[in-house]
Amino acid sequence: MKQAFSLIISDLHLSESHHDSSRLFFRFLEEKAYSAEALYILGDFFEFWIGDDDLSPFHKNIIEALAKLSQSGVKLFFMHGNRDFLLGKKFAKMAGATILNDPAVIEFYGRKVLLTHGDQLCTDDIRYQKYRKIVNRKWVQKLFLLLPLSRRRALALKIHHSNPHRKPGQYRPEIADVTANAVQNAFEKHQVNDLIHGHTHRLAIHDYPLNKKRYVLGDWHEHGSYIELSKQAIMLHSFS
Ligand SMILES: [Mn+2]
Repeated sequence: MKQAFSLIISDLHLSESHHDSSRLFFRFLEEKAYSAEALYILGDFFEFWIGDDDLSPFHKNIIEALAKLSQSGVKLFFMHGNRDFLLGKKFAKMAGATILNDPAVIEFYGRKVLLTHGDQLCTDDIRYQKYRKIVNRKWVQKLFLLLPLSRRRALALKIHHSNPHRKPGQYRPEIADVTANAVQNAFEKHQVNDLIHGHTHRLAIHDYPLNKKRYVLGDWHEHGSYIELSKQAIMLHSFS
């Protein structure tokens, strides 16, 4: 039975080569998600996504699990991360999900909350922000998607393997943290007291003046984390 709460997860980095996180995710669906009103996935759900036509048995399995969840009446929302920004309309349709812009202000039980993947808040990482600007150009994405699947896979693996801290569940020092300035700007621009993001994997709740809070989700490997929002509270939990 659906209860009056919503769930938020991020940075599962699901990949065929690391089954821990997908096993944990399937269990999370059964034990938690089916009783929620809505599930929000704030990006980097997949370790990488090279196009909605990449339908391996592994991907199909995950899409089917999401479709089953959404068909049961749980509203499903996706935000892009820096690893799965190519998740498209076809994926959304198959999974029964709605793709959200990043950032998005969502009202949960009378409380306005700012959701973002989090990479846009890491404004000190100039090199990454430059890369982000290029890969987010629609024409760059269109060109990439025109390549045959095998070429896309080879390119993605090349980028993937050039990253020395690529294993899920590891602290990733190469991911810069958010800057105080970017966080302050986000609170002011969107007029919210609560900000929820992933990306940095630095699981924590940070307090700011005027009762503002920033909730950071962790990545998934042997353990995961999730946020449960209800009328009463925003709670950050671990899942294992
Ligand atoms: Mn990320």
